Amino acid sequence: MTFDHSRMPRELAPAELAEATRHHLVYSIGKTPDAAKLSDWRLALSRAIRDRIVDPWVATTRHVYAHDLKRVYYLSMEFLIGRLIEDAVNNLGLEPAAREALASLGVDFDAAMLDEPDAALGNGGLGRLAACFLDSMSTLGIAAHGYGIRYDHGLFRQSFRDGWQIEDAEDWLAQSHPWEFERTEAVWPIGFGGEVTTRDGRPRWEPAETVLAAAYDTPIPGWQGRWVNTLRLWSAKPTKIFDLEPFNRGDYMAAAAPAVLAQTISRVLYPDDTTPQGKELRLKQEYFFTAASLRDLMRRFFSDHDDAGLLPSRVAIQLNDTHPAIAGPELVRILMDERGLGFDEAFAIARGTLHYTNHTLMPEALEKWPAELMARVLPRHMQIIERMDAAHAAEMRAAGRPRPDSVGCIRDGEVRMGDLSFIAARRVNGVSALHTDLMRRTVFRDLHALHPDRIVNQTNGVTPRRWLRSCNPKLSAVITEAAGEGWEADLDRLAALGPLAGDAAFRERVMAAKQANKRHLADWIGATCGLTVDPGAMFDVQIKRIHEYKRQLMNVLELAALWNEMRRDPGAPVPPRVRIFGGKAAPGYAMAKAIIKLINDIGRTINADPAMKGRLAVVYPPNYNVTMAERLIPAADLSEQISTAGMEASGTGNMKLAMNGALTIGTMDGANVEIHEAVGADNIFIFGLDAEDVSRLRAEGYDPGAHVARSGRLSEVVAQIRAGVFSDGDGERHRAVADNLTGHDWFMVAADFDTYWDAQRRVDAAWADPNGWARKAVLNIAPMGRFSSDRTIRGYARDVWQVTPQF
Ligand code: NBG
Repeated sequence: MTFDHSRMPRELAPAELAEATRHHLVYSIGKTPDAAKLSDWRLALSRAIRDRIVDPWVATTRHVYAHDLKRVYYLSMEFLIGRLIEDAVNNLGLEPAAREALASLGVDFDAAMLDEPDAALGNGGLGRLAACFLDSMSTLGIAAHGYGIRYDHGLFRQSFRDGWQIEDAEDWLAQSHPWEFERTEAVWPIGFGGEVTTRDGRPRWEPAETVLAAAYDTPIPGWQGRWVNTLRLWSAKPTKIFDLEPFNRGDYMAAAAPAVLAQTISRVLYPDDTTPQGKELRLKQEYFFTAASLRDLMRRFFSDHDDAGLLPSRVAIQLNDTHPAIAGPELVRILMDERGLGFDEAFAIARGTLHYTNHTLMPEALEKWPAELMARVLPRHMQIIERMDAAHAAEMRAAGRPRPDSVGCIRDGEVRMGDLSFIAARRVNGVSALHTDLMRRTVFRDLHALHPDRIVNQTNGVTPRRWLRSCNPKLSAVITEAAGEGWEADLDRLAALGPLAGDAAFRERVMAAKQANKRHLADWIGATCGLTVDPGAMFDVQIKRIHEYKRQLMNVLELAALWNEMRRDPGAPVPPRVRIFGGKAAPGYAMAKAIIKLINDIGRTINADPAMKGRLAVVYPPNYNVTMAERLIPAADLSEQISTAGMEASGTGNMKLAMNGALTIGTMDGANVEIHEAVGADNIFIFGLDAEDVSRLRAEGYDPGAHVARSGRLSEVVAQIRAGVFSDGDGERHRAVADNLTGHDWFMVAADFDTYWDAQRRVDAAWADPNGWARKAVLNIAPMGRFSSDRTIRGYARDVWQVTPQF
């Protein structure tokens, strides 16, 4: 199938782009050049660039309709897109022109890029994966829409006060968002509550409350702008802006009530990726965006098909975690109650169309809703869930494989969204080989036995456009020399670097890029954290959400133990290190917040020790987000991926860091296992219990106190924490952390501590040989083609969605 390339963005001369920018400054932003601020110029440039995306966007849409391509709909509560200006500039190859254009207008290009607010419409890996997938689906030419929520406020802004995390509302929409198009015509009423009646023999849901879902479209251009998909985000609006009657009475609060209620739904991103709380609002958010998306895609489907039975061959819907799991019952409801199909047929169509990705095995993260809540908020859906579940049970009985009691969408008064997603999906996928294997053996063991073909693996990936090309231009230039132009869309070409690992001149160029990135980061650390760090030191980073299973605690305990050792033996040949942390804790997660405070306390103590000057420094810049990741990753030497084995479904930061030439210290967990396989045992520092050890130890009865007692180094640090060495003599401050470690330690920090310490010393020894280290760095980059999200999306296209990429 050929694609009409005549609509591709043309080469753009800097003067032309400057003129277009000046034009938008005046006519879209309403400012004159002499009065324009940086943000005005940035908005004007964004408009000028957006103009270049519209033609290929229209061409893509026409092509998809003309060829009736099967469409993919990626439903996700989170899209952690960060700054879009960068994707646009890079994917369209406009950087040189934009740089020159802005310079001619007297505007600093780099400052303009950084001026765009970081759109934090997600918590972490799950949301960022969705953003990388959008980029890859456009790059490969897959007809796709992302569907999500246009939160007024993304993930909270983090700051530290006395080392404690403070949360403030984030405000990415304070300025206009230049990439989106408001679609006033695409508005759907979404109901909640009420009751189910029967009319003409058909059940009819009469909701008590209705809000409107209003669409905002952001075009997503792929590499070189050849193909442009759409991210459609829904904003909740009242069906009635305000009540005139109370207004006229002078009761202005009552008049505004309908608006306030409705808008609450898309007000904030729920800041947690592991525990469902804030129950009713969260359930409403989930139904709100899922229902709006389904209505929208069904309208598109029925605009040129009459037969609902064709849906599975024309449409693939991907549920990103269980958050949109209500899509199953909603689709059945639409087909039955609105299209008049029988239940069996409707259920079969849903099961041919829906697919579900699981992102965590932690039992508390598999969503469950009180049946009472579900029945109250979505009464018709509750009936359908019961029916789907009964149908599944009957089907299994008939097939001679009756369901065990551990399976069922409604158990113990709760609706289980994991089971519901599983029984409603054609394919269910894990996000790394290990995670998929554990899914089969643990959370979904019984469902897997009933449906042995349903679970498939699709190991995560990251887009090399954003995570290499655009965040690390220096290394990218070196790669282009070795692998030729175009590797950004064909990352397997990095393999060309492998043989060059033995070439001293090449290694030097790779390390010179790293060094330049480190200098740049050191300047930024100086400016933002007021700390002077030596760019010659090893930059050792752990950047991810703060969670006990990710074990930032183990990292900081090892750091304290290292400090003890260095004070005891000032002459020991310990290479200088800068240990960098980045990450937010969910506001309600007390232990994670206590760990943040401990990191800051230990860091402050070490940084204040004059004997550590130039040898050991601790940096924890607040408000880790996509933009900060883009700064830290290119400058990292060591990547900390130290989760308790069996807990990190995949990890994607591990891939970004390795792709940028950092070496991994990590456990055999998630995608670390595949990174280990790809880079080879000599080029990664693996330590600790594996997933089987962890479950065996737990089954045997794990005694953390005994492990602490056995480790002299760990005991010393725990005693120091209890004595208040890091907390101005206040032994109480970190008691909860210390007690948990010695008494409970579910995530087995104590069990892995000593092997982690040893692995860190292996890191020290490797660092002492700069040539060897550089070789390892090159051998980390070379096999990273496997971790491009293009590879992942090709896998989904083939094994899950059954669509053919156009490129
Ligand atoms: C996260 C996992 C990560 C994984 C990402 C993307 C959730 C619920 N899960 O290991 O913790 O890389 O999903 O799959 O955010």
